[in-house]
Amino acid sequence: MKKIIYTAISLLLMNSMLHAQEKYSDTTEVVSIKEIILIGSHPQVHQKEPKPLGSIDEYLETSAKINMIKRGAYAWEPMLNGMTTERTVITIDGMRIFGACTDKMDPITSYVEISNLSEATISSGQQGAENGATIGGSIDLKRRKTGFNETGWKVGANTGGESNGEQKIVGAEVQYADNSFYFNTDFMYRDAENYKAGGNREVLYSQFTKYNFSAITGFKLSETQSVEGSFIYDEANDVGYPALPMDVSLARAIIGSVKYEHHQLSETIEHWETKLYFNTITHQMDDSKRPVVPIRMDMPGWSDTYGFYSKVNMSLDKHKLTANLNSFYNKSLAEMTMFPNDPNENDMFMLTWPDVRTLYTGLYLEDVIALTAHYSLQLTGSLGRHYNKVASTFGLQSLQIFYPEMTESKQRYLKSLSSQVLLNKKNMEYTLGMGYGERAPSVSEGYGFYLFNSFDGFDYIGNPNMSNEKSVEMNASIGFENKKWNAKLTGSYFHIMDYIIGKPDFSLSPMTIGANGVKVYEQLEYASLFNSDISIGYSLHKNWNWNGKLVFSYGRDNNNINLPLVQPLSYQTSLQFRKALFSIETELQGATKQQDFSPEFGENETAAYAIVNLSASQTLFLNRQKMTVKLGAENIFDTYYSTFSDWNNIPRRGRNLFVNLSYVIQ
Ligand SMILES: [Cu+2]
Repeated sequence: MKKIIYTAISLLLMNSMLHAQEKYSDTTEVVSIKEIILIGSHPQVHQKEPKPLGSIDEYLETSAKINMIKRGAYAWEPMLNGMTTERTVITIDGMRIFGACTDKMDPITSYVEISNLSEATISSGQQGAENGATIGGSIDLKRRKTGFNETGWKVGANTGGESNGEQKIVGAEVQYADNSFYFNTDFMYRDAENYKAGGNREVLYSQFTKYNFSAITGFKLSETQSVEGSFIYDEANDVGYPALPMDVSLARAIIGSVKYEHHQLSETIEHWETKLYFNTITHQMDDSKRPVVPIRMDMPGWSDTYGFYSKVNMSLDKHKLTANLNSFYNKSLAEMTMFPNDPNENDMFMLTWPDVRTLYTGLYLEDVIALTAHYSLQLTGSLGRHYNKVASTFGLQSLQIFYPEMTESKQRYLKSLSSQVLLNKKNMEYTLGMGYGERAPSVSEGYGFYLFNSFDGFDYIGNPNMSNEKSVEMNASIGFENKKWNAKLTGSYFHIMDYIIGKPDFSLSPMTIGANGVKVYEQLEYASLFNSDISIGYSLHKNWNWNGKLVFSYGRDNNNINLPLVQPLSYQTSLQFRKALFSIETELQGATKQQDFSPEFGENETAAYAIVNLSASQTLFLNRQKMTVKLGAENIFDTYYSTFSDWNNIPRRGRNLFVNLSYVIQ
């Protein structure tokens, strides 16, 4: 176990079932199949976490359902159930945010820090449809905050260093809380040089620098009403992407929100909250640091989003009801300017995202019914209106070269339905679910204009005429837990109709010099994805714990051809010793050879690998001061390897020694 995963599913489930039996109307917890990963400064993390100051990406990667596509050392792209960010919804406390990079250099997760967050909630498939239309599921990152309690002042500092890549980490936090007011603020800085793959091979252009500042404050209006304001400023500079031909000089996000909450409106209405939010993202991508390029390019991008949601939780006899009305308006614009080496030639200018406006409004309904003490049923449904408009006339005219009949706007309706049965008896819990969901094409898929993909070497052109992608899913799980053992087996199957993928069109010529050709987005009749994982934990002794995890995935299209980025059989096992305030842990993780790859996407066979990690920690208390020291070594044997999700097979980090220090005074 590299990081602590709360496989909360069984615990949460049992807990809420117990609650349900005891005092059903008092509990606000909703029974659901969600996985929760504790992050960063969560009080339980520093004790157990092998690398508390690891990036948010490293935390998320510990989930069996998440893989990270790596284009460098920074801003990995999360894949959920084997699906990339077009097919999933990633939110921060329910807020929709969209990256501003046409090359996916800036997933939402790159604009937050572990100091901002307390946990990530991972919902698979249609279980994750609350915050927007999805196929693969959702990841909601929860902001860290003290809440209303009498903890008073607390000041903390974090610092860390890593030998490989010379990463330096400095962070600080100040918080105050009483019964009617709280205020949390934190700052984090990371700076890293190029890292080295196994065998001391330097990976050029893998450096980065990141600053993050956040503040969150809340005050009570009355015993049952409160207001909260939240703000995040994140800036990364000089970020290298060794797997891509371009780097980033600036990636900046400003994220703000105001929330109003009302508890216990009546006997049945337990909670109502409404949030207004905005965020603005600036992305400056260029190749000025690369010594040899066929043509100089500058590709900035911008994404602004304004949105709100209003959510109510009700309890009525055996029903726990949730309704969420949410809406966002996004503006995505990206440009490309090419500067020919010959000064007599004109610069070439294109809109790669032609100022696409998206307005989405959706209503989500959920009912959790406690049928008996052991059985419960969850039903969800949602309906959304999705509207796209190309606001730039120049951008529209450019796309009309390929689609002469294309109009500036398009409207579609997105529907979702799901049901899940949960059975909980003695030490066992079972779930069985089905779902149907739809999604709209992303901005790149619908309106992208000559977006170069360095993996397959094709320029991609969007297709505004595509219909909704639709998915029918089935999922099941069996869990077992007693004093010594816990085990869980989960599986999910997605049958995705009108599956969106780029296919070569050899009648078109590429814009990028040296490209293999042009691909245009189109829709396959269907594609199938299957994911399963098994995890086992065993307490050998009161101080010793063993964990193991095995993940298997499968993905094929309607002609039985491999889909890209499908994980080979992967495993992870760890042994942990903990006594009082000391802990030590060793971990083995690896994967078998990736045989089922997609040559059409530029993939080749990825070799099997295995790496070993080791970490130890000690916590010290002195009056009101607490200090945790964590030392560790990752990839101890300095193995040279890359995984199925490393873009263009860029190698991962070789041996890395790290130290993490955290100090808190309260
Ligand atoms: Cu970019």
